[in-house]
Amino acid sequence: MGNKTFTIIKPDAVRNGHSGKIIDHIIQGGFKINAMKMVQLTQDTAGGFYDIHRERPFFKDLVAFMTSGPCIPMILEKANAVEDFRKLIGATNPQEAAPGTIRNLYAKSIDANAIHGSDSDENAVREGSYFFSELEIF
Ligand code: IDP
Ligand code: MG
Repeated sequence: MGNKTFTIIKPDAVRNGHSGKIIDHIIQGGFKINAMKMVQLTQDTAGGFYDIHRERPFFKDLVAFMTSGPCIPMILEKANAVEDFRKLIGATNPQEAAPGTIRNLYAKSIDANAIHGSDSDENAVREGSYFFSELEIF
């Protein structure tokens, strides 16, 4: 089991003023922030990040949403990071997210669902290095 995961506070949460509360929720959940920045994704960077979903019917909307404003990618550290972070954020559809999870508290819909969390150790590494160089990781 790995001790790193990768997250993005998505544009809806940044726009709605929830990023501070979400960062605090993550820290209170026992995660250490190893890297963080605010970025505006482009069609290419958002499309590349979600390349595995390219053939899905919602891909075009997903890219439009992820480029709709700045977002905050972060690399996080904790024992059992990937699994524990998926628990902290809750189900993809906020209507199904457990009470007290980040998506339950701050997300409105399945597309604008406030936050990303890597689904495997392998993807956590791939996604982290998609956004951060070695010099930006503490
Ligand atoms: P995850 O973010 O919980 O891992 P994925 O299935 O990997 O969920 O989907 C990636 C992102 O694509 C979701 O977080 C959500 O923003 C969007 N998405 C997933 N399924 C749908 C859908 O059915 N309609 C619209 N957007 C979706
Ligand atoms: Mg996913």
